[in-house]
Amino acid sequence: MARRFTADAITPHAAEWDEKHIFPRDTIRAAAELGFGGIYVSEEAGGIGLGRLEAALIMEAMAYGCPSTSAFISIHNMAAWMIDRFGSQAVKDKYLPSMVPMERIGSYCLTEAGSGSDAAALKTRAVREGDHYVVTGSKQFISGGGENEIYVVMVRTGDDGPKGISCLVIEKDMAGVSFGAQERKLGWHSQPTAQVNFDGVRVPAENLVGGEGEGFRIAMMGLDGGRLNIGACSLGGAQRCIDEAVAYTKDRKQFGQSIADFQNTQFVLADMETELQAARTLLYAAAVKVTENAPDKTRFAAMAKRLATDTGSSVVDRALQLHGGYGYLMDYPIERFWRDLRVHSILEGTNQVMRMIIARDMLRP
Ligand code: FAD
Ligand code: 2MC
Repeated sequence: MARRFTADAITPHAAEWDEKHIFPRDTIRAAAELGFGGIYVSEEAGGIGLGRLEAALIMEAMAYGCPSTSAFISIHNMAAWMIDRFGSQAVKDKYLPSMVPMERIGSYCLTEAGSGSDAAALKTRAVREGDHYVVTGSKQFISGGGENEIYVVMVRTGDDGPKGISCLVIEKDMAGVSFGAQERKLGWHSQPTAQVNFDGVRVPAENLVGGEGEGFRIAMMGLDGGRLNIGACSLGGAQRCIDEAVAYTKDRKQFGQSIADFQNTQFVLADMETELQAARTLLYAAAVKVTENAPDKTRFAAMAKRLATDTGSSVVDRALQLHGGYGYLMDYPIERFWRDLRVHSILEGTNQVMRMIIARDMLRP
């Protein structure tokens, strides 16, 4: 179903969304009609209650048309899942009925200007005043920033470090919420990215997700799934570029023969296929571990994200090379995938941070 939806509603438009920086809200809503706004949100809360492997398959399928749009939907799913998994009944009832159909879209707000990789150093502060929290601070690089209606925000309610962090749902229209200018990016043009500012925003205390001090753990558990999905977006994008490269090299002639007949071309294609399948296999295995809440799920999610995103970019780069000069032109889709996939090695935890997570777990006493 996801593949059919992609072929009909995403692939034909993705180049235009990229070129004109169009945020395809209607297409995103149409994806939600298929259940993709709450893929691993429980059925009781209106989601479709699938596992992480199924989520990865859906993200991979949609990324075949547009990695940027697929990743955007993934981030919304991560935010919705955090509310469903850790929120009180009141907060779930307040937000999920409109989030699952993506009438209101969710952003995930962890990063700040001074705390990217070192996420637990965040400074946005929430001070309890009666039955409200008063929130002041600023979040950087927020996907959906300025467009989305719901912001799942990690804030400091206690001391320095991870244990002083809590998770609050903040609405776009609350007084004191404002946005920076849209960032001008190398890729991910079909979705907005902006700074989100909070200036004394009064947030009802019932909007707390989980208990005070639990926000960092909740944020990291959200990312276990988010990282799988970002990896899956790289797999889907890279698969598209392999398919494009196979078709192009069969068609393009030089020295009186198809360039696919050169052994170099064949060996490059063979390596692209082998490496992508290896990354895919690890990612699917990691997804099953996250679904099953296996003790080594975080390490596997980190390994899968690292491998799928680096391999995806390397595959797309080789597909571009096989297209020669035409690969560099916007007339062919490869350069868009090259740009879109590049950021997957940076966001949702850089691939250096992924290595930190993996090695820490390996070396744990
Ligand atoms: P830094 O942390 O400053 O890192 C700079 C370099 O130093 C990197 O290469 C990094 O790997 C390396 N480095 C840092 N620490 C170490 C270490 N201990 N060991 C080795 N190397 C290290 N964030 C959100 O919260 N929500 C979003 O929706 C969101 N969307 C984004 C969308 C886009 C398009 C982009 C570009 C970013 C987005 N981010 C979002 C932020 C993203 O998660 C961060 O950019 C990322 O985590 C890295 O943080 P940083 O940019 O501050 O880099
Ligand atoms: N699941 C559950 N708990 C976790 C966890 C996970 N995946 N990861 C960490 N924790 C717990 C951990 O167990 C610890 O609790 P306790 O002391 O009770 O054991 C607590 O959280 C603190 O963890 P650490 O001691 O590992 O914290 P530290 O500050 O050393 O490092 C690090 C954490 C580097 C892994 C984290 O800061 C990180 O992932 N940084 C990258 C930031 C990032 O991924 N940003 C993405 C933003 S979103 C985005 O880009 C989008 C596009 C949406």
